[in-house]
Amino acid sequence: MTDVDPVRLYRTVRLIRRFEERAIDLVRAGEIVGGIHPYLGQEGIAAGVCAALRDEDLVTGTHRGHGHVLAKGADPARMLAELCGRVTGLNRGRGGSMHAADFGVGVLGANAIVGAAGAILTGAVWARRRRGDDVVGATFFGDGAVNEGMLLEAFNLAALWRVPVLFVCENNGYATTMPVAGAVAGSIAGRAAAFGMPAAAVDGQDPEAVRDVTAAAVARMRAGGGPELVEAHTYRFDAHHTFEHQVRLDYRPPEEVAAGRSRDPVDIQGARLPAPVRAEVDAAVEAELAAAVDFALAGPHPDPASALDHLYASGRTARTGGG
Ligand SMILES: Cc1ncc(C[n+]2csc(CCOP(=O)(O)OP(=O)(O)O)c2C)c(N)n1
Repeated sequence: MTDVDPVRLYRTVRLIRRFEERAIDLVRAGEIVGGIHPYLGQEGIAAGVCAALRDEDLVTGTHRGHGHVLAKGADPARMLAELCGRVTGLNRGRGGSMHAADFGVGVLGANAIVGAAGAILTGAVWARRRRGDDVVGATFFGDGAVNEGMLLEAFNLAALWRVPVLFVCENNGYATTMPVAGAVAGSIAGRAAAFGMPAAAVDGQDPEAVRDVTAAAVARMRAGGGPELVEAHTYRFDAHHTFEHQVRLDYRPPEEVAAGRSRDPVDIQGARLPAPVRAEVDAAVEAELAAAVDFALAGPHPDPASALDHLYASGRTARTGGG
């Protein structure tokens, strides 16, 4: 692709990386209750996919979803406030890490239920297309989701009704501690073939490669093609969940972790920039995140008396996060 903006892609992967590192600090400080699933190492996928989408396009994400929300354009300060459970958060502090959403930038939500986000996105894109809106969608899921009935049902309906959804599998080799080979019969691409969906594999550590494969799929989908699947091969650099920082689980050989970490999407994209440009972006990201942490910690916690507010949908029109 000739229209890849390497600086923009670098900024996004760097922002997600440093956001996650800040979030881990805030877990340790007790400001984020319950911990998080760090997206460290997988940043190139969210950045690359969202770089090929328009503002009005829709995404849904996973329990490891901060990168998806940020890459689509949510405000890092309000996202961090959300993680800290503050009323200034994207969802008034009620969604938290695994349910953050920002409808204003097309993020219909991270999702704690493995395999659910694909069904939600398929329904949402179908509804918007029926209304006449020229939108497409991308939904992220892990290799652990590919045997979930809900996701396979979404494949089926999306293919049957030709809903323009890009199913993005973030194959990091493990579902919690379970290796792919111990859980997945056949292949992930083979599941797409069963529903007549085109499938492509991509190096998830290379943001530009992800962006290119997504842009090609999105162009076909906008031209009337049906859904497609992309299997992005990646590696989770950190814990499945921050609880692992207390309880070390011995499921990944140290050599494998070292090899995985040696292909860092931040460095791969950073190497495409002149050093001074990279340093400038890094400094800007640090300043933005320092302000984001201050904003997050300055926000009040919700009043316990309001615990039952906002439980029911108030209307069908899109709203901005927290609006
Ligand atoms: C339907 C459902 N089953 C089980 C869980 C518990 N769970 C949370 S994360 C996870 C592993 C998911 O692995 P994968 O989809 O590969 O994503 P990754 O964590 O590797 O990003 C499981 C089993 C869940 N949240 N939802």
